[in-house]
Amino acid sequence: MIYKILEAYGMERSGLEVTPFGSGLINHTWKVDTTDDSYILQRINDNVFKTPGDIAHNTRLIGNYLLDTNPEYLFVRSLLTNAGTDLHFVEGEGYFRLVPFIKGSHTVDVVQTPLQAFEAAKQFGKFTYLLKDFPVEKLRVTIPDFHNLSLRYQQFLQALETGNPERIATSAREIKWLTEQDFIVKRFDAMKQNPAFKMRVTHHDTKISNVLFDAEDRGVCVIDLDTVMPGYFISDVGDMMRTCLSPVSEEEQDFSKIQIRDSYYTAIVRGYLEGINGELTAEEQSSFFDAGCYLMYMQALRFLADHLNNDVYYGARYPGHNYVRACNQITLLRRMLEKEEGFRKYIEKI
Ligand code: GN1
Ligand code: MG
Repeated sequence: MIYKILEAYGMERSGLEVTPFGSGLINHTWKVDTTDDSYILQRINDNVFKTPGDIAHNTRLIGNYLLDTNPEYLFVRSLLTNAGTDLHFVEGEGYFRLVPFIKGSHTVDVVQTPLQAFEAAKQFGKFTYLLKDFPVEKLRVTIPDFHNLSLRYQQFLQALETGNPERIATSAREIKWLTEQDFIVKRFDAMKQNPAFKMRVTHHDTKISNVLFDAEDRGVCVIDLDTVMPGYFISDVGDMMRTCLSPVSEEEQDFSKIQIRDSYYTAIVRGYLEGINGELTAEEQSSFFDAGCYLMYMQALRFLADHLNNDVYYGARYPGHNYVRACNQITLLRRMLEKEEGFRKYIEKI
């Protein structure tokens, strides 16, 4: 099947090496090696992205805009099929896209140093900065309400009504704690009402593995642009905090290893501020800490709701997988809330 797809791009089967690649939960990814070059092939999950053509539309618009305004910026475009399309559709299999693998670049799965976090944050900030004058309303929304915390909370409440009763019963403690933290939703709603929070072109999936680094570990550009949409900066900063502050990931089952590291917090704040180059309003700047809380809380709600809904969205590699992920994210958020005073002070200071 894969070789058939690659044929659509004019690639011959002989000499190709195809291996599964990366750790994304939603799309399937392969690395394709030829004798001269390497590529990344992805199948877009059209259960999640209902209109894959919108992703292509967005990346085309942004790619063209950046080519005009910042031609030196490395923007990883989809390659065209022999038929001239930037997506390849296979009946029964769905939508595929092929992008070049950037030579000399590498990705990082788990952040190793504050400098990497700084560099990644700077790249996400820079991406939004470079697109500050791009007409954000021209972008299509690839997943409606993707980072709408109020809606995620409603979906969580819905899962308490219609989810698996056994799982609801055994998750009682976590459900109680999460419902007690609904002040975070109220804070988020207030932010949405506040015109100081600008709609910007944001990435919405800012884990460290979505940044390309060069050999010196300097950030090169951001990748995985499926969820690039109009949004708030808190999405990008918040998901960086969610995935970089702790030395262990959302998959860790030993929750005693979950910590919030101050040096990574300051690295993310400084890196993002450098990348976005003065574009944030004062009120946006004062909500870095909230950004982390929003995204940690949202992911805890999403994992637990999915567990209650029998893992229909994320799937599960072992029984209770999404329950464990939810508990992991709850621990992360608890640790984060303990840091509130110090982290807010740090922002005031700079
Ligand atoms: C999904 O597929 P991946 O790993 O890039 C999810 C993110 C979650 C993340 C949690 C479209 O991202 O929102 O934060 O899993 N993407 C979608 O690991 O739902
Ligand atoms: Mg992704």
